[in-house]
Amino acid sequence: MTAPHALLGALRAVAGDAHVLTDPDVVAGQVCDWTGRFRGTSPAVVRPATVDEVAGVLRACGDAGRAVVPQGGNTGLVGGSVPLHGEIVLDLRRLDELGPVDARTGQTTAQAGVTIARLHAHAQAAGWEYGVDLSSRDSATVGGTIATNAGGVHVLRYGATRRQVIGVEAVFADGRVMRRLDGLEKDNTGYDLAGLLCGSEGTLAVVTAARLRLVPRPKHVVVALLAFDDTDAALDAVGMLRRALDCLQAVELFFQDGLDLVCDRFGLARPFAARHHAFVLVEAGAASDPTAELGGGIDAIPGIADVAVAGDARAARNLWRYREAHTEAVNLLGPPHKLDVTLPAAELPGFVAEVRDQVGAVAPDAAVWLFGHAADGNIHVNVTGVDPDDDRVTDAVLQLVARRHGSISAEHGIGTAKRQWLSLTRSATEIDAFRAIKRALDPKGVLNPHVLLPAVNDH
Ligand code: 2HG
Ligand code: ZN
Repeated sequence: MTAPHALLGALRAVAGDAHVLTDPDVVAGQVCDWTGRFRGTSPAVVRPATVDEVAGVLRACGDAGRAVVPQGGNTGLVGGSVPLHGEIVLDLRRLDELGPVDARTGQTTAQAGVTIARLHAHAQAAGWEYGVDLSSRDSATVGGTIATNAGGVHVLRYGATRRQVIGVEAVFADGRVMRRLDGLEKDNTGYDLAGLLCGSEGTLAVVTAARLRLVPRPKHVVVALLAFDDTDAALDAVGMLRRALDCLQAVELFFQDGLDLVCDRFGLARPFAARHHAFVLVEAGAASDPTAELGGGIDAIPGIADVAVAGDARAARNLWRYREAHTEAVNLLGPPHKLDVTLPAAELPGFVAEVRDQVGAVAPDAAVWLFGHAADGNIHVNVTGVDPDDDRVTDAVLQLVARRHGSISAEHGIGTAKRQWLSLTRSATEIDAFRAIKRALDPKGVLNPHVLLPAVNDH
């Protein structure tokens, strides 16, 4: 391995002195994650401004035998974008150019460091919309959301990030660049490398830009919050709404304990006078006002205990806050266990009923917070009041998921946090194929070598 000062010199030659940060105080926010659970150290955070500089950084690190952790907004929740093994941090936020929106195709090109909030504003200004939205929109970046195949609140309508990506520009570990930004909707010429990079968690190449598909902007958006006194009634309602309404774009789930936590922590008024068990937040969007259609759909639901419909955009934002503030509110209790799982629809009610007992059996003092994207079968299981590194909690939840034929990551990815459990829902044959792909594209193990794949002795 090259001496660190020689590598720093090489990185400075590539990105410029001002963009190789080594002061621990300056890089403090980039070597740990947002929740405070994952803390690493790094000899340097490098901030290239061009694809050629990204290539130069990867070549220098490869030559020096030093691994790299690519990083965008660092909003990931599974320790996949922090240098837990002393890696160089490759900060991509200076690649922040946005191309024009093509009026004929509704496509645009965004560099990796563009935030999702900026991409939304850009699309909206041209009369379009970007199909992925998530609560970390102000910091999460195009590159990071591609690397993790981020889902968010509109998967029901538009799919996760992979579905929005037409092509990418990316740098392989040896510094070679692949560029497919021409916006060809149809291009059936072999392996879908852009699709492969979606969800690859920075292990196969560094995405530097993407050609993205935009969707027509729904001019009218209506939001309602429905209250239920049991989980089954809430999930039945989700199915009924999906069948009845083609303008549904989000159906989110949370529970009374989470609502109490959010209201108490942020001083919010309770949406309903009485207490209930489960809540379903529904968002409908269409070219003409969908209020009557949504109202008709809601009226047909049996077992609904109460309803609040937002009359304007401000009220809609307030209803969303009850759901979106869960992450922040839970974190105020201390770094949580974050488990992001998906279950087949038939297993979801049983999982919700059982998961607290499973956690309680290994951590009697723990609190379990459940919320998520109901239409996708995606539940976020957050556990507080217990050491976030106590693997028994993670094991109890993920084993339950596996027994119920779910997946141990719905949208956050595997990162470092879940790698030792990957074999619960991926077969040995699949993991061998993953390793073969990794070896072929990154033989020296430069790119995020400690995420996604289980350490060899774990598998
Ligand atoms: C959400 O849906 C995010 O709000 C974060 O995916 C989930 O905090 C979490 O566990
Ligand atoms: Zn989520």
